[in-house]
Amino acid sequence: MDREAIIAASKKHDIVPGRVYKYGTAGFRMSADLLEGVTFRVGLLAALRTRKLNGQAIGVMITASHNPAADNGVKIVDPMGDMLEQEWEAYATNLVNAPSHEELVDYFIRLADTLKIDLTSSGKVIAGRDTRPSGITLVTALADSLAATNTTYTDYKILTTPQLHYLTRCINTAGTPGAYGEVSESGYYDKLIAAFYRSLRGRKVSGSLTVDCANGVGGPKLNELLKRHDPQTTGLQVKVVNDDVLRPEILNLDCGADFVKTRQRAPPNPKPAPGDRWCSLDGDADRLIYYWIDPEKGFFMLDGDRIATLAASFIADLSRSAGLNGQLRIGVIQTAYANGASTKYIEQHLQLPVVCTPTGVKHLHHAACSFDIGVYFEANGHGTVLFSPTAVQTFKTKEPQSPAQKDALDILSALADLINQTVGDAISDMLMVEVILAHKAWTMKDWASTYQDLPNRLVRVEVGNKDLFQTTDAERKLSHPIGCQDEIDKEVKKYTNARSFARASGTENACRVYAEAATRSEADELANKVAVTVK
Ligand code: NG1
Ligand code: ZN
Repeated sequence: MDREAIIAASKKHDIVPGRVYKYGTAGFRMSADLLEGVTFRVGLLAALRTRKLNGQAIGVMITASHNPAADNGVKIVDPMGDMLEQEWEAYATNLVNAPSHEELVDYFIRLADTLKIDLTSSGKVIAGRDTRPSGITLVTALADSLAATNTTYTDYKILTTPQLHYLTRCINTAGTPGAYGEVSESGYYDKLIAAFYRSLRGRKVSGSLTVDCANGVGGPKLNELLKRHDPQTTGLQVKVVNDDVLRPEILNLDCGADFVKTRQRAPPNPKPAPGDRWCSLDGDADRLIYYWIDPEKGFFMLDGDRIATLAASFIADLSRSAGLNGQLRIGVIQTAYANGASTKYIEQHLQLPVVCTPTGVKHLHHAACSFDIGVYFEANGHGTVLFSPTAVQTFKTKEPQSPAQKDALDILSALADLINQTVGDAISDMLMVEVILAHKAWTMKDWASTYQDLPNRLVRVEVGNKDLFQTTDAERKLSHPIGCQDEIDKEVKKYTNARSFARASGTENACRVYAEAATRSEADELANKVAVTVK
């Protein structure tokens, strides 16, 4: 590898000095103006990562998801479509913070040496970006970094985040028994639509679904998918709204999954009518939130917890119907932000185990892998269902003892194709929800009445130094500052059915306080009291 070539390329894409950059839960994410040099350097890390993994393709996704339009971000996808291995996050941080071009290359070569990476071997990187215009500059920086390191590079241009994860896995499994799908964007649509038809097994979806696409990449991509879908066959009528990607400034503006979840209301425009079934995607189409306007009670949200409970109950029923009772371990993975009522419903009503992990899907994904079927969702709507190779094999090879067993096995098998196995995928999850509602013949009211959420409040607290807040027990308790947790416990004890915790955000410079209690006013009061404790 040519040291001078890397230095010359790096000079074209310098980082903005005087800042400390950190590879966090969402990779590097910040104002797009600061990201050109960061993206160049992420390219260097991807060049090392692909070579460390014997030339398998590595993905680079450029997106800032639900953040404002002026932001952007860059993150690395590992060969099977999962998030970058944790140990490498620190290498990414070190590379990006190198104080000069020379020190950057020194660190790059030293890292290759330490990790026993042969820099003369070949490497492959693929990239995708959301609809943010700033993505174009960032992709150029990435391309230059891969050219300077002689790394084969394919730019897939505009994609949803889950599509990039899908493509990465497809490339690395092509021609093997675990081949994940055709290596193309249309391969993704074809796989989903075929699996959607198979999952329904002749049942019909009832009523129409309006999809708010946050004016992001999910809009055009969902429209592509729908070109391959016949509403007559499935019964699903989709209305796509907020799919304007020609005005970048309206991305995530008063719409999208994050807006709906955090504001606990429907997008103001267009306005859902009573009885309508709606869902919202976020800016890169990896989060999904459902909602409807109950004609009597108004807006009702079905968030990630509801999607997880719906999926877990359906899949557990199917496994029983398939005669797989006790053969496959099914579990649900949540974070501390999951509503306590959902956890209780899963453990007591569905009789399934629940695992709580720290925030960030990489933790949930990892925990889900220890089950044969692992359902994981963050309350904000990011999640998926993972099927182990054993589970998939069982669906395919088990001899059905009755037509009902065959039906259940075929549906399970189809679901394993429908549900994105690499990462949470709003479009795939949406089709899954539609399949389940069709099979259960459930309306939104039926789904909404499975359990009653505990009133809850999430507060953002500006603190001097968020790093002082350290947690244990999957972020449910503060270990530092000393004494802080005792104060929180004291407050919680004063309320019925209450729970509260505080933690430093991994994506923002602030602490978050979550509280839930038996009534709205108690939840609000508790959240405010804990916020004062933390401040
Ligand atoms: P932080 O900022 O660490 O709370 C937020 C979300 C996470 C996750 C990440 C990555 C909440 C409370 N937190 O993390 O669930 O989605 O962003 O995007 O929603
Ligand atoms: Zn997202």
